Amino acid sequence: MKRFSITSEDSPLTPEQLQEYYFTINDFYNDKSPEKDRERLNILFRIYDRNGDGCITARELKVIMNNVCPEGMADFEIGTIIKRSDLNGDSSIDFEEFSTMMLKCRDN
Ligand SMILES: [Ca+2]
Ligand SMILES: [Ca+2]
Repeated sequence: MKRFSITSEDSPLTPEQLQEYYFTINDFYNDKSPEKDRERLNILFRIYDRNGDGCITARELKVIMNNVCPEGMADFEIGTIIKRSDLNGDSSIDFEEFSTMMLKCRDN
């Protein structure tokens, strides 16, 4: 039986988290600093990882995209992002994969 937990993969972002997300992503893009990148990626990863289990699933990514994109994102687009970012093939994104993906997006 699945254990009950207060935070689920589908928990929507709180207004504070949404604010922190925009604030951090803005800093991440506008102040490229190797010393601060990791800290910012950590904050972002914690926001993405809705249930706090250390990896981002398609369901969690969908929650974020529905919060930050006005038009949301289709399931197949979410699937494509996961597939591109998932380097070890476990169908979810861990912190290292997340960092690699975010830095690639920003620096290319
Ligand atoms: Ca998770
Ligand atoms: Ca993975």
